[in-house]
Amino acid sequence: NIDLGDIQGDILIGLQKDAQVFVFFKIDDIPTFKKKLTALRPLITSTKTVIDRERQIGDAKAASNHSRLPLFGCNVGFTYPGLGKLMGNPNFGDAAPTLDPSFKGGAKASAATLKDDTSVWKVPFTNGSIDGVFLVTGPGLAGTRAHADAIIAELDDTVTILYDEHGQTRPQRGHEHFGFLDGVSQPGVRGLTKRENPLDKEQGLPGQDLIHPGEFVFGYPGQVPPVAGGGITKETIGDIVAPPFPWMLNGSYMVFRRLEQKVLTFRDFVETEAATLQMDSGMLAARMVGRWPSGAPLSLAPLQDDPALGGDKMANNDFEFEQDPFQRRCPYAAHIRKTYPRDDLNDAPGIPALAGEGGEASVQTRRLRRAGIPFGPEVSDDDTLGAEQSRGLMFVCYQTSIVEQFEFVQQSWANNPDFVFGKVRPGPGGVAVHPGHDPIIGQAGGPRHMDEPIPNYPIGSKHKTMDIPQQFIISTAAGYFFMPSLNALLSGPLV
Ligand code: N7H
Repeated sequence: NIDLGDIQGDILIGLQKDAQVFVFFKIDDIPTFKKKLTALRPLITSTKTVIDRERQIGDAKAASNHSRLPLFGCNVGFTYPGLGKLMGNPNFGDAAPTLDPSFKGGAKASAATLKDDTSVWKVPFTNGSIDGVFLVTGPGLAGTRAHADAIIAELDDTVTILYDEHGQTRPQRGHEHFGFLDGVSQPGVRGLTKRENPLDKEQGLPGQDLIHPGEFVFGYPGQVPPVAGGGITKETIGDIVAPPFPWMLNGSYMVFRRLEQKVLTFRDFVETEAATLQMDSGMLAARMVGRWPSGAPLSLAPLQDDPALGGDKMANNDFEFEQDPFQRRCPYAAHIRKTYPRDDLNDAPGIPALAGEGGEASVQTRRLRRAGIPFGPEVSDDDTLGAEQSRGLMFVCYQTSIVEQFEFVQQSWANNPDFVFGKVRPGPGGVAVHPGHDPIIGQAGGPRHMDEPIPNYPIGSKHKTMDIPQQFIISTAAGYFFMPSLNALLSGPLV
C-alpha cells in the first residue's frame, strides 16, 4: 500500500493549480528555521489531501458547474546543500553510496553534460546558494500569492528569498505557449491510478501503462531493466527502491527547469520551413511535437488534427509506436516519441537485452511524473522576433533517480541524434540517416536536425532531413531538490 498521507501531493498526482508561486530560499538561521518548518507542516499538502480535493472539486462541478474552489496547496523541497544545513553536516551524503550523484552535485554541475548554457541562467541558480523551494499553488494568482506571502511571513526572517516567480495556466487552459495541449500523458502509478477497465490490470486509462511506484517515490518496488536472454517485461515487479537514508522513505527527487520558449522564433521557423518543404505549417509543428494542438497523437491522427480525439482521455493515449516502423505517422525525433518511445525499442537491433519485451521494459525505467506550469505573458505587440518577452514553462518532474530518469531522457534520448537506436534509413550513397534531435527540447550546443518532417506517403517518396539552426527552448535556471515525506518534516534528522 502506498502511504498517501505521507507523500507530498505534487509527486504522484499533482497539486491542484491554475497558479503556482515558486519561492527559492537560503536558510540563514538553521535552528529557528527547523522549528518554523515543523510548525508549517500542517500546510504541506499530502497526496491524500489532493485526492480528497479532487472529489470536492468534482462534487462542486456537478452541483454548480464551476470548479475553482479556494483550495491552496504547498509542497517543499531541499537541495543537497540545504539538506546538509538541516543535518548539520554538509557532507552527509558521503555516508550513502546510493544517494543520486547528480542530486548531490546539483543541477549546475550537470549543465555541461546536458548542453545547458549557464551563462544565461538566473544568478541564484549558478552559485550554489539555493537551499530549498516552496511550491505554492491555488486557483488564482492573487490568492496563491497571498498564501505564499503568509508562508514566508511564518518563516520570520530565518530565510532569505533568492528567487521568486509565478506560473499560471494560460487563457487557453492546459495549453503551453507553443499552443499544444500539455499534461496529456503521464505514467500511471500501480496501486494508485484508477484502472478504467477493471479487467485490465496493466493500464490506468487506455494506453497508460501502470508503473511500479518505486520509480517515483522511495520505499516501493520499481521497474526492472531488461537482461540479455529476456524474460523481463514492463510488468515485471522489481526490488524495493530503497531510500538512501531511512528518512528519505516516501520522498522523491524533483527536477526544476525554467525553460524559456521563443514562441515567435518557433512560429517563424515553422512557417518558413513549411513553405520550403511545401507542406502545411500546422502539420510540420505537429510532426515536431508528435501531437496536434488538441492533444490528438499523430500515431492515431497522422494527417490532420482531431479535436474530439485530442480531448478524449479514453483514446488519446491508446497507441504504441511499433505499428509505425517507417515514421510515416510520427517522426522518430518527435518530442513525445523521443521522451517516451513506448514499444519502439522492442526491435532495437544489436542490443540483445532490448529484444522483444525487453525494449519496453527498459523504456519504463525512464519515466517521469511531470508537474510544470507555464509562466510569462501571452504573446502581444510588445514582442518582436529576436526580442521576445520572457515566457515559457516552469518544468517540474519527479523520479527516484535523476541520473537514470530526467537526465537520461534529456541527454541520451532528446539530445542524441542517434536515438531511437537502430531506427535508421539508407540515405544518399547508402549512408544511414539517423532520427535526429528532439526539435522541441533537444540541445546540441549548436545546429540540430530532425529526419522526416514530411509524412512519407507513399513510402520513401519524400525522404528529407530538416536542419534546425536555432533553439526554441532555452534553459534559464535549473535546480535539483529532494521532496521529503511529511513524517520527515515532523521527526528525524531534518527537524
Ligand atoms: Fe514535454 N511541447 O509543447 O511541445 N511535452 N515539453 N518535456 N514531454 C509533451 O503528452 C513541451 C519537456 C516529456 O508520455 C507534450 O502531455 C514543452 C522536458 C514527456 O507520450 C507537449 C517543453 C522533458 C512527455 C510537450 C517541454 C519533457 C512530454 C504532449 C518545455 C523531459 C510525455 C502532451 C518548454 C526531459 C510523452 C503530453 C508521452 C509531453 C511540450 C519540456 C518530457 C505538447 C513546450 C524538459 C516524457
